Amino acid sequence: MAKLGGTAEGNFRPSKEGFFISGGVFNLLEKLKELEEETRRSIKNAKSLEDLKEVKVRALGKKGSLTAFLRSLGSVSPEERPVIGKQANILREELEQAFKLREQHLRDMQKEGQWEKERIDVTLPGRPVQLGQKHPLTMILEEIKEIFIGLGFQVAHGPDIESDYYNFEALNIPAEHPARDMQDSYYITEQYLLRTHTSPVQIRTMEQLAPKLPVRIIAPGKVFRRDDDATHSPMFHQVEGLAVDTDISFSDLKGTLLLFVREMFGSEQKIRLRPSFFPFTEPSAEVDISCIMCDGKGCRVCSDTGWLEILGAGMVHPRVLEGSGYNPREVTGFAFGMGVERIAMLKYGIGDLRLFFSNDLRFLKQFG
Ligand code: 2NM
Repeated sequence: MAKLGGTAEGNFRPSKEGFFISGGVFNLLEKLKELEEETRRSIKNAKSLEDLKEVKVRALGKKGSLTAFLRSLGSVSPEERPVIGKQANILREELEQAFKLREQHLRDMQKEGQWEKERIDVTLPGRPVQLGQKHPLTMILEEIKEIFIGLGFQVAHGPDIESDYYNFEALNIPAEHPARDMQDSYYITEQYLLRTHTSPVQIRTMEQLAPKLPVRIIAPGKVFRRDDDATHSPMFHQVEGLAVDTDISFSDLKGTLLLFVREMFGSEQKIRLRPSFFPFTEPSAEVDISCIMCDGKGCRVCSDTGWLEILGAGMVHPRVLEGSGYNPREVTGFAFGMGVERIAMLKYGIGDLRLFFSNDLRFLKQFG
């Protein structure tokens, strides 16, 4: 049987003359078979969804080869037309199915390729994580807290913004006292300021607890003063302590502080109390420790005195007790206050307190 040669599409492209001037049914079925084989081959060879779409348009599209074939049936004899037409329509459905299958296959492949591309090699070594560490001030503060918790103190907190009543008045610091000076403090309004010490926390705690006894608290936290040099920062940290009971004595204070100093700086430490003045304690004392650099022999750090000042302390002033709800004829109390930065500077031998707040990792990493 003679073949028309050329591609399937070529063969069935409609022309004025028509496809099938001669040949009859057998020839037409032959052409259909060729068209099928050619299309199936192209479907199989399509390597992408885009390729496949092109093949589909070429076969089943408006100007596609099978569409053209069906159209050309108009010029086929009425006896032959239903036979060929039926075969052509069956082929159309079969090809559509074949396209669908290939399309699904290509989609699956595409997905698989994507998975391959996105594959994670779980055996690769991880990137090293930069481990952080506690800030030296945090470490010192935690040490201080642990020591006093071990002595039966509880940790109390209060607001950074205080009223002048809690920051000054309740602490027996009268209106004209130099500590109230606008130049020394950060006022927010006439009445409110950033607390200059954590003593207001002690007052608030006593107010809440009174007349219950005993009171044994420490108050750690930020405090604010208008000061800025190598040993003073406008914000620094304090820990203040307070013990109130029916028979608290000055020797309780001294024993407590000696114990603290020995846990903090070493069991051989000595302390020395010098008379001093605070409006909220009477009597008051400055507390020194034997110089941790020279062991009390005298050096540059202790200005050849053999002693380093580390805290202030005293017996709570009767007016402070009374104002906070305790009867000063029935109870007594001791209180003390220390700067966390100062303790850290002494313990670690740091000359400039601003290092604590500069976020310089070269400095901070030394405490890891
Ligand atoms: C210090 C020194 C001496 C102190 C007093 C009080 C309170 F609230 F009970 F009166 N709290 N802290 C105190 C006493 C603080 O710091 C250098």
